[in-house]
Amino acid sequence: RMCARGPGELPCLPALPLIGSLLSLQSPSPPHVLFKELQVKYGHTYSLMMGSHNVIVINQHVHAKEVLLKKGKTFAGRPRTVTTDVLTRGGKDIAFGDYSATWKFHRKIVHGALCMFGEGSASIEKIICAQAQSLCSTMSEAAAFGLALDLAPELTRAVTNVICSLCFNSSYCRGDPEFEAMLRYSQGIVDTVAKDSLVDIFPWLQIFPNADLSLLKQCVSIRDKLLQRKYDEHKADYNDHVQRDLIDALLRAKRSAENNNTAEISVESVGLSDDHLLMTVGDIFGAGVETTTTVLKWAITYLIHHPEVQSRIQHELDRKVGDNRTPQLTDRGNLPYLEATIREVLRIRPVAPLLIPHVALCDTSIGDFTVRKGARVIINLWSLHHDDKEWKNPELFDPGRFLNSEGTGLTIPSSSYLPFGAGLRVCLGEALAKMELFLFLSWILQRFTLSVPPGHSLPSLEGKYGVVLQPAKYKVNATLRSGWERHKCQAE
Ligand code: HEM
Ligand code: PLO
Repeated sequence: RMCARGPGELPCLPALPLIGSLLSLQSPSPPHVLFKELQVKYGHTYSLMMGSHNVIVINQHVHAKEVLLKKGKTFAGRPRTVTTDVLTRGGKDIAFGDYSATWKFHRKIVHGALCMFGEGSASIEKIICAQAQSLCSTMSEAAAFGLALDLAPELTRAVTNVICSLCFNSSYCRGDPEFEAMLRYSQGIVDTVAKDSLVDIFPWLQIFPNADLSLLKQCVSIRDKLLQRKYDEHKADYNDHVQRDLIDALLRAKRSAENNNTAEISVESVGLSDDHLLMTVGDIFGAGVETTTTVLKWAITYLIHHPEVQSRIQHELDRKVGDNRTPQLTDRGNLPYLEATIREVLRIRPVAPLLIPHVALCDTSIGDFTVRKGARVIINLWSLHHDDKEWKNPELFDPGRFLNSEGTGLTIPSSSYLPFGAGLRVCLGEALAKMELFLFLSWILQRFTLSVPPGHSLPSLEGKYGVVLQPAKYKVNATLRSGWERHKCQAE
């Protein structure tokens, strides 16, 4: 049953039954699937109440693009929630921080710092390839002993070290206790933050003992100590003339704002407090690790399910790269089937199936519907990427849909595809993530064939819903491809 509504009013779910179904832990579907299913009854754009908040859910690309692009600035706000406030000291970061001069400024600094790594001896490409090398040698060792390997921690360490180089100019060895601690706290945060948990719907639940919230607080405090230590070390040997990493870039911006005290851009007004700097680094570090690792895990999961896709990529690698050298970024244009596979993984299992909620900064509209200032807008990327009016057999994993009819070039067959979002809040790490995905996967598939160990069943394709949609844990057999035995020493 729908609420009675006037012209221009969104179809609205009766509040209580929905809260009931969201709250009940027996609800069989995660939120992105439930929101997709509710379209059948309420249409592709509808509204509902979460506690006292008006929430609009969008399941179709025309309205999604209106929100993100055409009215991007109007919808550039972020809601404040109990859990994200714990993580970001009240929204002093980029991803969960509201639209403001501070937010804009921090995006600009990070963007500049990421571009700075484009060239030179410490280029992103060199950093990623060094990690790919080390990942492949760990895999070779396991292969030599015929051991099945849980690739997740190895992939995480490789990806973490890339972002560590960019943020802190440092990296971790295998088994480093600080790295192990980081794995634990980060999983704790992913499991508890920003997932429409009970406290975010009913903030008064904070006053009751709440297991999720206390786990989150504990994990955040461990993370903050780690960030603070890196920050203090950088402050101690900061030099205006060398910019080693993101922290140096932020410290430099802070210095120049401090020296410019008379100008209207004071440290406070522009948000270059220690808290703001720390939270920005925390965002880039957290986003840099959890997103890319998750996509690599999904890619490997699907490659194991589809050996025919794996061997087609390997065939492409053999023809275009060969076995005398390792893959590099300039090969990207020559490996369309690998690129298509990456695109398909990002479609079928979007990292952030509901993006991060947006907020209307003033009274506005979506299509013919009126929208009040303060309304929260959830873009259901899951619906966009599984819309059967836009995609043939959306549940089928088929990289070929991103190739032209000759199979030689890339296309995007539907405009219902936004893995990195769009507009003012578009992902800041898109370019970095694409470089990492391409290099890690090409290095792995050049030498190894991935499969489930004998006697094991295929890994589950069902994700675990959280702030990112993660695949389950499983073990992989990585076997050295024939012809690669002689390169073994090279890999080690
Ligand atoms: C935001 C996807 C990797 C940094 C986002 C959003 C999506 C996304 C969907 C939300 C857009 C919105 O709310 O409208 C992805 C995917 C990745 C990836 C699929 C990997 C394949 C990264 C990396 C970094 C990063 C490596 C860091 C270097 C950020 C930041 C935001 C963001 C800072 C917040 C932007 C803002 O609110 O202004 N990303 N991301 N992401 N991403 Fe990524
Ligand atoms: C991941 C766990 C970290 O410990 C903290 C963190 C910071 C930034 C978050 C990230 C987590 C999850 C993925 C997010 C990212 C900001 C942008 C990115 C939400 C919670 C996406 C995909 O939107």
